[in-house]
Formats: sequence, C-alpha cells, structure tokens
Amino acid sequence: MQKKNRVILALDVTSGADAVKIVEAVKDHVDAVKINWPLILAAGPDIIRQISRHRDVICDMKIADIPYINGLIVNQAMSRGASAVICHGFTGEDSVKACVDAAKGQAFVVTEMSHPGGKQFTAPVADKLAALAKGAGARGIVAPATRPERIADLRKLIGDLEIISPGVGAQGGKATDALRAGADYIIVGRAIYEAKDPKDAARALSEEARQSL
Ligand code: O7M
Repeated sequence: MQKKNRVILALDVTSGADAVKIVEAVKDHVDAVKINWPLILAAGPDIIRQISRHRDVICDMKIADIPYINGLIVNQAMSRGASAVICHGFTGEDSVKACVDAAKGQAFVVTEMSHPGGKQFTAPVADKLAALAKGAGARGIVAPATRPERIADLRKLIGDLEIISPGVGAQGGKATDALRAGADYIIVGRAIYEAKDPKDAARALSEEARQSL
C-alpha cells in the first residue's frame, strides 16, 4: 500500500453497490480500504476482488482460531485479492504465525482495542501482544487512536513495524494525535462514509495527516 495519504478507509457499509461507489469517490485520498464482516456478509466475499481493483484491501476478519483454520481463512482472503489481513494475538504465537505465513508477512495483529471495553482485557496484555506480533514476523499492529499515549508506548516496543490506528472521528480520537504518537496510518470509517461528502471528508483527513508530520 502506498504511504501517501496515511488514511485507511474502514468501509463498514452493508451494500456492495454503496461500497464500490464510496471507494470510487474517495480513492485518491485513501491508501487502502479495510473491510470487515458487515460488508463481507452483506455483499459476499467477491467484494474483496471488486474493491481491490481500485485500492489495496485489508481484510479485517480479526481472525482468532487455531493455526490450521487461521491459515484457511487467510488463504481464502488472499486468493480473492486481499493485500493484507488482520488477526487477533490472544490466540497465541502459533495461531498468529499461521496468519503471517499464509499472508506472506502481510498480517497486522490487534493489540489494545480502541473502545472503552478495550481497557478491560486487551490493554493489560497489549505490550505482550505487540511483542508477539514482532516475534511472529507480522507487518504491523493495530493500536488505539483514542489513547495516543498507548501508541507511543507500543511504538517503542515494535521498532519499525507499522502501526495502523482506528478510533479517529466517531470514537473521539484525533488524526494528528495518533500520527504524532507514532501511527503510520489512521483507520477511519463513519467520519468518512457517513459524511455528507465522503470525498471531502477523506481529503480533509489526508491533509490533516500530511500537516501533522
Ligand atoms: O471510524 P469508525 O469508528 O467508524 O470505525 C472504526 C473501524 O476500526 C471499524 O472498522 C472497527 O472494526 C475498527 N477497529 C476499531 O474501531 N477498534 C479497534 O480496536 C480495532 C479496529 C480494527 O480495525 O481492528 C483491526
């Protein structure tokens, strides 16, 4: 994925036609499109291929199973044109490694989650999850824009692995804070696809990102 706009669109809409329309409108202002279960279930897995014609697709199925099943899931996503996948780390090193291997290194591991409940179970083990991601050869981690100080902490642990950071906009996080704390990309959903003009919203975020660096 190019590192130009520093914005990843979280395309959590539930219509394939709307999804493609939004991607066509915003594609010059985002570096990748992250898709999650709502869109995959609504539109079917071929939506991965359709969107990949416009932008790199990160398949965010937050994979969390035994290694064998993780490998099968990642193979299904990659064979449809995904550029990267997202998995959980609490399943352990072998399960994460299965994702990393099947994705040829293009896997991101969730650490501390961005919502209030993320403090309950993920925050106390986030440092360990980040270290696990690094040890398993992942491309990067997912860390919360809602707690930029945690992005800074995790950055120190993972060196030059990438950080992609959700929680900007609807969840209250700020693009500038997340990027200055060490995120490589912000992940933004509702603040773009629910905006009156998604293209303008994406452009404004990518401009803010550029100015924050
Ligand atoms: O900008 P939003 O709040 O509309 O959407 C946020 C997106 O980021 C949505 O797709 C979530 O699944 C995702 N996300 C979080 O909001 N918090 C997390 O801790 C982790 C993710 C995520 O992307 O995990 C890979």
